[in-house]
Amino acid sequence: MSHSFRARFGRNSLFLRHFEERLGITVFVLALLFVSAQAVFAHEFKVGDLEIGHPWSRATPPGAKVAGGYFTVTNTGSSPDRLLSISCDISAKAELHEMGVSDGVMTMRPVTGGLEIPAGGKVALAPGGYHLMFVGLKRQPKQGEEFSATLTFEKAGTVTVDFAVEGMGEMGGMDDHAN
Ligand SMILES: [Cu+2]
Repeated sequence: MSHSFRARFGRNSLFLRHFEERLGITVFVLALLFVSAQAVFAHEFKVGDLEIGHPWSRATPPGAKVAGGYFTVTNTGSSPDRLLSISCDISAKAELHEMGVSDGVMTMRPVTGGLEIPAGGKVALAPGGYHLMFVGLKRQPKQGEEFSATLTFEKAGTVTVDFAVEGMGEMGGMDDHAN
């Protein structure tokens, strides 16, 4: 009686030990993933007095013709600059758009004359506001990959940045590119 009990108990504690080891490895792997995700997504590019922070895009459903592009621009200089144009390989063209509410309906329109980056200021391109729009996608951006695009500023010149592609639902439900 007591002999078989001990045997069973021994097996259980062995199982528990293995379970704990596996849990430890899982936590370690998750920590590594977290660190590498930070390294990939907290990326920054510099040109002249401008810092381009974390360019990112969203994965698109099959057949989608457009994708958004988002980042921040910080101007550390003492004179304003202006984002004039964008070029890329992933789509036929890239436009600068602005979202706004017109008669209670969310609309977006191309920004004409470029986007001013004030001296000492920071402008965010984000879902629901200013954004890039990659129009005429040649392929669907996939979550986890990066694609490059070149931004041209009036004073700072051109800089090629990498857009990190995040999940389709990133930044919550504001689907500004459904058309
Ligand atoms: Cu748009």
